[in-house]
Amino acid sequence: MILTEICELLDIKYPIIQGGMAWVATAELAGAVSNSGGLGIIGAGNAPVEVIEQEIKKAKKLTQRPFGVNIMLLSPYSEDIVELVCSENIPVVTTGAGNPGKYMGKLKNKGVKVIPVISSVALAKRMEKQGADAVIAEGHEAGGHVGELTTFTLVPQVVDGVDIPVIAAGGIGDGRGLAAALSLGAKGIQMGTRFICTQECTVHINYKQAIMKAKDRSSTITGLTTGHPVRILKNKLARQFKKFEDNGISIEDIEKLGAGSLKNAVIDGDVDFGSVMAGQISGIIKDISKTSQVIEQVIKDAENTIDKLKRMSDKDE
Ligand code: TUI
Repeated sequence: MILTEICELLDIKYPIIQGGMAWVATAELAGAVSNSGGLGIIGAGNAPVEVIEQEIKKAKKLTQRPFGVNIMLLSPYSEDIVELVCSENIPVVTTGAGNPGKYMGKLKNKGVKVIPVISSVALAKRMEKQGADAVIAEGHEAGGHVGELTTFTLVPQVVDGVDIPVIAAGGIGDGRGLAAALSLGAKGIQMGTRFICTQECTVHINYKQAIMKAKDRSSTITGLTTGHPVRILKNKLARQFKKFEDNGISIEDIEKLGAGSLKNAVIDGDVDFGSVMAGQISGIIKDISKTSQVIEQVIKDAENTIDKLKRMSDKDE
């Protein structure tokens, strides 16, 4: 049994949160994760408020369990999404790609639990001061928009730097990852890439297959020169990005290349010229399982790993 204060805070059975991936984290996936004992999250991404309102309504039909919404702070609609989650009585919000400070007061006043994704100790401390209920410390291994530090170095430093619970993210795809995260002092994990390869995830089959084909070195970072570093699987688009960046093409033109490319991959299945955002853990993902099986397996394997470690240290006595 792996029970932590995150389970109590979020009213969930297992300390597993699903990443709020733009275009990918729909009501279907969020509902399946919440029904399986984790916390499902609808990823608002750059979508307008009407689209997310529909997703929330759909998720409310799919599950009686709590689920959250991820607010991607580079979106022009983030303020509208904040209003929406307040009026829909969403219990938890995660945020990404920025500092949610200006929305914290409003969300907290409405009783919404706020869990920002952070990639540095300084931002974690600032978030704690502003009233965050927990933080998700996401390392460089993650898919999509990434920070500099690896999960292995970021998590223990954030754990030492704040008193609120820390959830580890980036590079976690199985029970060994959960056990490792708990060893580093985290109280739970967030997984994104692993949940893409589930039956309930609605992304195009080509996207799931690209992840299943990926090996340890199949991803790369684009956008290092634009200030928005994003991890995607290597493909023709990634090569084009690199060419542009190596040749000093303007930031506007590089960003134009990225515009709409995530949707092209997720919805149309264009895995050559689309952005296939996925983490470095893709190499261990070899099947498309039911979401409930993924979660049960992660918990079982984490428990076995912890038992094995216990036996290892007992021998020394
Ligand atoms: O947000 C993510 N991952 C994402 S967002 C996204 S949508 C997008 N598409 C194209 C270009 C850019 C974004 C795809 N993947 N993960 C959570 C995360 N947040 N990782 C790092 C951060 C972060 C970065 C800077 C959080 C806060 C932050 O603050 C800067 C500041 O203002 O202090």
